[in-house]
Amino acid sequence: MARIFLSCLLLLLSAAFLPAEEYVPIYDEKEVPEYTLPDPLVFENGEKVETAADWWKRRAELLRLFSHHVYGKTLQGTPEGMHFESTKKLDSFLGGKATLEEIRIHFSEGSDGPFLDLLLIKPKEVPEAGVPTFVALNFRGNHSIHPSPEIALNQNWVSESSSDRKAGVVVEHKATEKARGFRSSRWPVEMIIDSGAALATFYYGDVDPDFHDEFKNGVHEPFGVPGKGDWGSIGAWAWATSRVRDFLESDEQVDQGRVAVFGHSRLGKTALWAGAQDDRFALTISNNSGCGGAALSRRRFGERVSRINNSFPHWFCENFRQYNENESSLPVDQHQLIALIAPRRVYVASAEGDEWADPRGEFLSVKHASPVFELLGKAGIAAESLPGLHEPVGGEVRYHIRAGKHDVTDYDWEQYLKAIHSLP
Ligand code: GTR
Repeated sequence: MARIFLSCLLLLLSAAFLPAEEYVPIYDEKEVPEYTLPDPLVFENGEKVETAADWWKRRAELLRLFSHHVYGKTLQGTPEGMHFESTKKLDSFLGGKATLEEIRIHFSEGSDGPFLDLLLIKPKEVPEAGVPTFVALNFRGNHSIHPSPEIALNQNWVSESSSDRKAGVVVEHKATEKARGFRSSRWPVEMIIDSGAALATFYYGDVDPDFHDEFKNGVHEPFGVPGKGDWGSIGAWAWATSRVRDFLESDEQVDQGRVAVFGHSRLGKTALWAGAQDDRFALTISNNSGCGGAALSRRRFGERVSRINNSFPHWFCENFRQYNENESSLPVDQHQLIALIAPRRVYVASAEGDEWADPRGEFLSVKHASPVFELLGKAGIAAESLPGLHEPVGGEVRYHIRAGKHDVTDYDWEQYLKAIHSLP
């Protein structure tokens, strides 16, 4: 009797401590549900897009749909009073082959409002046309991309570690000297400079710290706390890349026709949304962006809409939550986000060991975006199935899958450098 009582008690206790709903990802192609993708070349009212002129109308419709259902409405344009403060200028960096500048972009008048700190590293030798430039969001502060003591330590909150982030713990942490160059493996600065390109990078947490606080910090409060259909954090981070683009417009050393936006993972989602909205980006690069980025939501492979909304309630707009375990009702899917960038160049990269981000779903997205590129006279993806490792495919919309895990590697950057340097 006592034994039965004890086992009942244990059962009850274990049930009490089990997470309410355990998330079970799909990692088997056989479990991927049948789905029909919304056609980028068919209007909501069923009419077909036949010409490039029709496409621009359809594009406006899709942009509205993504704003309303996925990322939220973005604050439009350059805010009043935005100004740039140069905080450092070095004529010689990387042994004399580069220059370094630090610029504080104040989003409003005065210096008490929100700002981001931009780190701009350019080759010393600049041709008349200027240099192609990557606008790149970083995860850990500008000081984390290279060990140089010349780079200012970020003074904003930096999350302690990814395990803290997973556990949802917010750690007040000021960057220390130890953090210099901590992420340099993902940032081959010399390789970028040696190729003749420039890097303009900023810490995404300057714009909106990456935790859910009902939008009390970052740019949301001063520019309007989100209501149901308004921008979440991805919307804010993407908006900030456009403010960096504003700054670059005044830099004569930048080749204005060859500016890219780059991001990895959640910042890859951000780069895609930025590239879709701002046509001053001639190239958009999504590195391992997965769910809510390049991967098709309807495949439900790896991370799904419900999981991302539950883990990161601040990333998307509130409307997106309606599609938790209900992806087939979404009026859009992510191939249409890529199509929004056409005819400008897009590069989507996956990693074999990054199943959570659904490499096949990322490939299918670029594949199904291709008809839009083709309508606009650009080459899409001809390959019918996922290419082999390290075999980039495509024309104006490109894709590769490499060996290894969720990360940014030199192999990835080699492809991005080819993509930026071959821009017309
Ligand atoms: C994961 C998240 C992914 C991806 C990644 C990252 O926890 O589930 O969607 O964005 O974080 O940004 O590193």
